[in-house]
Amino acid sequence: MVFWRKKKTVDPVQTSADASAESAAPIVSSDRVANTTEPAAASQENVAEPTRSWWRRALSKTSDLLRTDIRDLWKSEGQIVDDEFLSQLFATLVRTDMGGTTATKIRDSISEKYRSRRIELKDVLDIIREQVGESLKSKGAALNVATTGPTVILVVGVNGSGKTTSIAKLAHRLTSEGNRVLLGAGDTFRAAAVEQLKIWSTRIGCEIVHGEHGADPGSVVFKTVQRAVAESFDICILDTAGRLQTQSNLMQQLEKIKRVIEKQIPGAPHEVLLVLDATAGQNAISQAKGFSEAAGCTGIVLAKLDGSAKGGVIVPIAEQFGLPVKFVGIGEKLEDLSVFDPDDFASGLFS
Ligand SMILES: Nc1nc2c(ncn2[C@@H]2O[C@H](COP(=O)(O)OP(=O)(O)OP(=O)(O)O)[C@@H](O)[C@H]2O)c(=O)[nH]1
Ligand SMILES: [Mg+2]
Repeated sequence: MVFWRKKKTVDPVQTSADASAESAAPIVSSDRVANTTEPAAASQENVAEPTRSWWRRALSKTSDLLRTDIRDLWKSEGQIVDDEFLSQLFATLVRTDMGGTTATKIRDSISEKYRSRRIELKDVLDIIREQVGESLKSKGAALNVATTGPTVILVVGVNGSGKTTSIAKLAHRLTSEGNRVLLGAGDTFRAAAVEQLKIWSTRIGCEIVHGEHGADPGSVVFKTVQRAVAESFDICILDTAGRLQTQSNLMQQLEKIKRVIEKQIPGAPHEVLLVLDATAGQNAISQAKGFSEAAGCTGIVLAKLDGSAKGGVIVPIAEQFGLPVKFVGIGEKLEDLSVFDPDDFASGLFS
């Protein structure tokens, strides 16, 4: 089951500090499954545990690019580690969008261990894997949930990043775990947005609140949260219209939406998830900066990893903004979402 992750204690309020822990627990701990007697067995069949090979598949594009580019540095059978090799390796690493800090650490570590000596491709890949794993350590985290009442998750991001699809996948997972999930169609701007979320809700078998096209998103959010409280839903996931981090009026609208939620449930939203398109590369970094500053994001969903050769971008994002990566999306189907696991990610990236 995908939603089981490593942690030490089953604390109903999950925080990023749980990431390094050891035993398995569901992403929303069982004491929060208050309103259902039994998990939906049929849906659970779709929830597969991510394996090392799953991650290898998810990261195959990034990994292929990296391997090919690094292998190209080998001019003859053995490669001596000199200044030229180190600077070419550094440039290759930077091209994966893993960021200068991690690339520098890798280069320095190789220089320290192998300078003026012969090095094999495998040695380089081992050091990269080790260093990326180190950089991402404690950067995964379980979902924050409310101690009492509905957990409210607000989902934000630029146009087309994968917000609505990720919401559907997340709702599917949480429903499969036995939670009662309510969706809120807060994107009242794009013509087909409400219909898109309605179709997903029917497929998942969960409830939805929506307004008319062009309605005030704040009022849809208000009604959704109100219903979540009144009818004791476990989780309420709110969709929003896509916006650029530079559109200050639209970023202010997000603040207003957050205030609407907070007024009804103090301390909510419990999560503001920023959905980033993994193919966006460096642009994802400025999105993470803009959205985390303006909307107070609490975690990242990295969507479209399946189509990206720039999966390394997650390293600088997690490092620079301290935002935990909560989920990754690797396709358009309901089951194509996994909890982020830093170790498996690093192994998949360089295997
Ligand atoms: N391959 C792949 N495609 C995805 C993934 N997530 C979303 N998509 C596709 O990306 C496109 C945009 O997804 P949406 O979920 O509509 O994106 P959005 O952010 O809600 O878009 P707006 O509401 O217009 O801002 C759709 O065609 C999705 O099927 C993913 O993980 N992998
Ligand atoms: Mg959408």
